[in-house]
Amino acid sequence: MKEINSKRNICVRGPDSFSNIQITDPKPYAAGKEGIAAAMKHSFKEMGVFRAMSTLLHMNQKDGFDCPSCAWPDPEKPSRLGEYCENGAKALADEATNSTIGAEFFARYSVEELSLKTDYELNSLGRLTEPMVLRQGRIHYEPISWEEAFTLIADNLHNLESPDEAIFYTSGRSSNEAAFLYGLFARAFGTNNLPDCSNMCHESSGVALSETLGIGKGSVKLEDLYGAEVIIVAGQNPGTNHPRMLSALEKCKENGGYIISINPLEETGLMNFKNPQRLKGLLGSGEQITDLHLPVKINQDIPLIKLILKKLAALDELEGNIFDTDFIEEYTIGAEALLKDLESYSAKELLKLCGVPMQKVDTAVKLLAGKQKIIVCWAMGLTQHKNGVETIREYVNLLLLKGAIGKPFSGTCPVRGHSNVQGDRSVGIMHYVDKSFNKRIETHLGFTPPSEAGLDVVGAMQAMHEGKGKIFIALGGNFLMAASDTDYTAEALQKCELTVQVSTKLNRSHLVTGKTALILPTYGRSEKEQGNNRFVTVENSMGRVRRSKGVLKAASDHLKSEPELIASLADTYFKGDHPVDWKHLGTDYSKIREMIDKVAKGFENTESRANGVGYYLPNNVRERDFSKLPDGKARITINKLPEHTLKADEFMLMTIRSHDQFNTTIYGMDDRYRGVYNERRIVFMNPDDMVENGLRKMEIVNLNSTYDAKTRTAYNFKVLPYKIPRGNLAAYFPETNVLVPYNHFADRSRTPISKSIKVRICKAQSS
Ligand SMILES: Nc1nc2c(c(=O)[nH]1)N[C@H]1C(S)=C(S)[C@@H](COP(=O)(O)OP(=O)(O)OC[C@H]3O[C@@H](n4cnc5c(=O)[nH]c(N)nc54)[C@H](O)[C@@H]3O)O[C@H]1N2
Ligand SMILES: Nc1nc2c(c(=O)[nH]1)N[C@H]1C(S)=C(S)[C@@H](COP(=O)(O)OP(=O)(O)OC[C@H]3O[C@@H](n4cnc5c(=O)[nH]c(N)nc54)[C@H](O)[C@@H]3O)O[C@H]1N2
Ligand code: SF4
Ligand SMILES: [Mo]
Repeated sequence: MKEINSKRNICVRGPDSFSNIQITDPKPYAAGKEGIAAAMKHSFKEMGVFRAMSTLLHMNQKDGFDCPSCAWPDPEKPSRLGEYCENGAKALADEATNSTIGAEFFARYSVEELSLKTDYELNSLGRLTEPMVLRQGRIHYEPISWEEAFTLIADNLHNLESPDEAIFYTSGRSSNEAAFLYGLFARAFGTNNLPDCSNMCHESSGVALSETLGIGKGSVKLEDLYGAEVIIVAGQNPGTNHPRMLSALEKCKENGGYIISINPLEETGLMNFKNPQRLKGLLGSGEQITDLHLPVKINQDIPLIKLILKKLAALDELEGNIFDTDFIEEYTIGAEALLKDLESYSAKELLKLCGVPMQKVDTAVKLLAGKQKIIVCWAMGLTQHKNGVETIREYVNLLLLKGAIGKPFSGTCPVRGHSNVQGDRSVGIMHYVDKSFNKRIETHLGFTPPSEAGLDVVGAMQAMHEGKGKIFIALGGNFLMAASDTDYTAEALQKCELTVQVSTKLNRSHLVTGKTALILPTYGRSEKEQGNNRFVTVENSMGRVRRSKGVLKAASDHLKSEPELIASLADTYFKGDHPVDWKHLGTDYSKIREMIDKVAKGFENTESRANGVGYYLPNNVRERDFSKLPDGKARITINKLPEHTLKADEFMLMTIRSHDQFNTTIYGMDDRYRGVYNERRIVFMNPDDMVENGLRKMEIVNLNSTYDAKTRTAYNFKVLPYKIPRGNLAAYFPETNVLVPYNHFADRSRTPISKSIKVRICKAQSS
């Protein structure tokens, strides 16, 4: 174990010892009976059989609650027999666990002792049940009343020299109502310091799509996937991270569509799917999902797409009708310049860079040439690179040249992560300034929000590290473990005067804290709140807003809902001296929805329209309306090739999710689809690279990244031979976040480069 922090003797990184690893071949199919068994195992263990089964039937149903896990949309007619997947069930079990921790627990264990536990162990302790405070110089959290907690925060906020010394972080599980109030409070307090998890997630998508198509969201609806002729799934592992997307891909195939996967790994969920909602899936051989897998090297999507475009352009020249010239003419600018630019690249060079066999590229070109209804789906494999924005723009080029935008069964599909991360942004969780949003606050709510841009995640880390950020408040999430450069982020948080976590479960951000720290426990999505209009609304990955109402009894009588506690904090801070009537907002959420309708773009009559299947927010791309863009046209762009200049002994590492985690929450120690059991400290490596580097299977290594004078090291990983392109490595996040330098991030979106980290491997002394 390394790097014990001196201030409170906190072990920042947690233990790096090994468990009893077991390895099998990767699973040939996703879901099936094993998926059901795994879901039930987790649910029954945490919640008990009856409670689990009855609650699951309310998940993703019209009168029930939205799955707290990913942002994949629900079908318009959810099956009454159950509309959830294995990982949705795990998320519910994790939230609705019967285990709880309160004052007695924290009296027994100091934060120093707790920091010696793994993230898996911390999460499994159970739900937080009452507000707790870690006072300056102490090592035990103690109970604190809600009133005292709000006063403590309000006093600290009043004592700041400038409102910009406070940082208001949001994770994407908050409801629209909570997120709107939180953003409103930050602005009323006087800052736009509203970093959020999307800064580390789909920010590159937002930037790329806004620049090219005029809206930072995707354009497809769920039903579009069913009728697409080709769906490209790039840089995404839906079998684990958006499991019900596999049903949509299955439907597309049944309707005659083709699936192309572009990924360094042959992810199981993309290969074969046994749909547990169908007899065929339970008893038969399942559905082969991917028709064509392109094993691109890490961060070499641009050369691959350029090569495909180059070949399509040549065909278009020869045969015509490959590109949609009418669409290009009427709706886009930049096509000519792009086609000219493509001529400057050698096909041979592009092929070498992307690492995909020529014959596979040709098959892709053949498939795409005759098709017009094309969808590109993507997630973190495209966004978390230095050139994340450019990479996404290159895929958009393909769609625009094919005219596959703004018509049925076609378009962009950035698959969002957290269940309401898209809604949070729509209602105002953003560090930048949207002038029209601010104007509407001024008109309808009677105060003027600050006009200077605030801090994003990277900016917040730096500000705290430099002593300029003094109060850190988090509406959910686990900033320490989610952000890059764990040791740096820990130092940053520890320099704060006060850190506040609004949370459901214990995580490392409760242990690596400012001088004073607060835990404010809150409701989970599945829990029922008492009172009028106490339901919330959320927006899924495809822009549909619907209501969500919990059904379970809350984990404790001492919880406050997120809207309630934000309203109380604001009321304590302003003491009634503010145009917004904060006091009553936390009791009746319909009042918050009225405000959202007035201030956030596209929201209208949410109170009634969010019922049932809900309603879609406006989306200009669906209307082929590019009038807000310069020249009133969609932009076809020229994007450079990535530059990595790897040294002979350097590898490119991507940090990925296992099947048993939700971001920094570790549900279990297995990664069933990749055949890894009971261990997370492993590095996936090409067998030929292992031979060349004299490494044996299960040999213990350290990973070093050297971007600047400092060498960052992730200790103790076991090497696992795996089907991954040469020169590439994969390992799990968050254990590898220590390797990502805080000051290396995507151009323009500033998303940390978590999927392309240059590392060296060295044998650990103990091996
Ligand atoms: N069960 C579960 N569900 C989740 C989450 C979770 O942790 N657990 N997290 C949620 C969140 S917040 C998010 S953002 C999403 C994340 O969903 P994903 O983006 O699917 O998650 P990752 O594990 O980061 O997987 C990235 C995929 O991209 C591939 N990849 C990496 N680099 C490249 C590249 O350069 N090019 C290409 N083409 N592919 C590449 C990897 O091999 C991997 O398959 O999932 C959400 N859903
Ligand atoms: N190296 C590397 N780093 C990454 C990534 C990567 O792929 N590689 N992915 C990035 C991505 S895509 C994301 S989105 C971020 C995630 O960053 P975060 O959103 O900050 O992290 P999570 O792990 O999702 O947060 C989990 C915690 O949220 C709290 N929580 C859960 N449910 C609720 C709720 O209903 N209300 C409240 N108030 N709290 C709740 C619990 O206390 C839990 O411990 O991580 C990023 N970091
Ligand atoms: S696909 Fe995502 S939202 Fe749907 S049930 Fe599974 S985890 Fe929940
Ligand atoms: Mo995410």
